[in-house]
Amino acid sequence: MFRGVYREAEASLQALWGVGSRENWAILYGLGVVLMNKGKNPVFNLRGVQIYRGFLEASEQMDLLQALRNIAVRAPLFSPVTPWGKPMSVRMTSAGEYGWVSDRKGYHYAKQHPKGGPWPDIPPQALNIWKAVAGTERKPECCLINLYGSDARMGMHCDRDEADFRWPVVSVSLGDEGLFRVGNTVRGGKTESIWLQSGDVAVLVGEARLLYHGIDKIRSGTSHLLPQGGRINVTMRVVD
Ligand code: MD6
Ligand code: FE
Repeated sequence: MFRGVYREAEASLQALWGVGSRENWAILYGLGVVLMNKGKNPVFNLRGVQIYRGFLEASEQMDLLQALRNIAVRAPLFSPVTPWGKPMSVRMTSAGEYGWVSDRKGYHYAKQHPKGGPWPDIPPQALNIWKAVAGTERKPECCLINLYGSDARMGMHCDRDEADFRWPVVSVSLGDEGLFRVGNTVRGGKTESIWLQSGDVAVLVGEARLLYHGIDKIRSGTSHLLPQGGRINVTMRVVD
């Protein structure tokens, strides 16, 4: 019975494509593999940094964006100044117990917005991403939101203001693509880059936790998520 069905399917495939039966079944198998993996995200590994391409689908990106807008209403974006008095090109704000601030005193975590008052809570849309990829029961204590205009960039740096480097830093990209460069545990040396797209999630953990990294440039017009264009990056961390 099955042999008959098999023969018939084989015969009709041969008639359809006029190629040998082995090739036909190989094509069908390949198609099956592609269909089964539909919706699963490829994971890139860039020097140990795990990058989940397209982790958030369009509706989830919009949902997270709305949550971030609500944060910015209560904790307005500000332009940080480096300890050397140079304004940074990104604008930022935070959610969570701690926010990350930079002023003439240096880079540090603070429980208050520069204008005063506590930071809003980290939204569930962000916490769910952390839960899915961080691999720990610990909850993030800081959700830093960086807004890049088309000319903004982020110099090479290493995130080490946190008390314990066993915990990961989880980053989410929204909006226009950003060229993410990853180097080494010390400044300089060879680097590798990848364009982070809207919905991508990157995790710095383990050996990669203290690698230098930065954003070289933004590719304008590569996403329609933000009406004004530009890019948002959200990073979640355990602080102490
Ligand atoms: C950015 N990202 O993507 C800058 N830091 O705009 C970061 O600085 C970063 O992507 C720690 C972990 C992941 C990151
Ligand atoms: Fe960073």
